[in-house]
Amino acid sequence: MKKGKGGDTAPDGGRNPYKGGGKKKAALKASAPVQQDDPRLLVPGLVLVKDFISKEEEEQLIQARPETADSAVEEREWDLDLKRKVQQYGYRFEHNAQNLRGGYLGPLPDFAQQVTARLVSTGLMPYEPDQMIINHYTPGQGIHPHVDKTHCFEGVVGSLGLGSSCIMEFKHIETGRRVDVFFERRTALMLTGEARYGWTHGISAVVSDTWKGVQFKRKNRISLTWRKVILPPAKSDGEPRPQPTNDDSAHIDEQQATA
Ligand SMILES: O=C(O)CCC(=O)C(=O)O
Repeated sequence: MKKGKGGDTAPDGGRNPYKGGGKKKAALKASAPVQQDDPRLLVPGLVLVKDFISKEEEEQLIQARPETADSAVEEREWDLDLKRKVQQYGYRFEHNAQNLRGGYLGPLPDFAQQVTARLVSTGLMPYEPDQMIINHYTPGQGIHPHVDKTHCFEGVVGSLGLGSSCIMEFKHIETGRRVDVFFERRTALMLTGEARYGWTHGISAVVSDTWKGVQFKRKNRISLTWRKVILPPAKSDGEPRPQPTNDDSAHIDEQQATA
C-alpha cells in the first residue's frame, strides 16, 4: 500500500483508517507517564471492561478441572521460540517475517469458546475473531511496545489477562506522551480507533508494578489476545491464501518479537 499523507497509513506502513495525527512526528520526548483511573480519557479508543470473566472462569481457562474432560491453556503445547511462551490459534502470525504466511492452524480453541462468544455478543468485538495468541509471562517478562500489525489484523484487538495484573504502557506515536494503564486480571482490554493505531502498547519486563504508590508483585500471567486477520488477496499467479498446516518450524527472532 502506498503511504498516504496526513496520517492515513499506520506506523508500520499498513492501513490506518484512523486519521488523527499531524503530518510530522513531533520531536517531543516522552514525559513522565500519567496514571489515571479512567484511561479512556487519556487514550481515546481504549475500552476496559472490569470483571469480564469470573474468578472461576479464570481458573478454568488456565487449568481444566481434573474431573472434566475439557482442556485449558496449561494443557496445550507452548511454542518456546520467543523469550516468553506462546500459543497460537487460527492463523499463525510469523514473528520473524511479520506476516500471516504461517498458515491456518485450525479454529480457535474450545476452552476459550465461551469467552470468545461473549466478546462478540457484547459488541466489544465487531466481528468473529479468527486469530488468537496466548502469551505466558513469568515475573520479569514483558512485551515490548508495538502496534499490532495493521496489514495483518483488523481494527479491533481484544486482550484478557489471567493470573496477574500488570501495567500496560501506552505511548502516543506522534507526541511521545505516555499513559500507564492498570491492566487488572480478568479485565477485557479492547484497542479500537486511536488506541489501536495511534499509540503503541507494551508491558515492561519487571517483577513488580507500582500503581498509585502501591507496589504489586507480578505473578505468572497469561494473556489471551483475539484478532481478526486481513487475508492477503489471492495472487493472480494462483498462489493460494494461507491454508491449514501444522508446520511449526519457523525460526523466530527474539528481537522481532512484535505482535
Ligand atoms: O499480554 C498482553 O496483555 C498483551 C499482548 C499483546 O499485546 C500482544 O500479544 O500483541
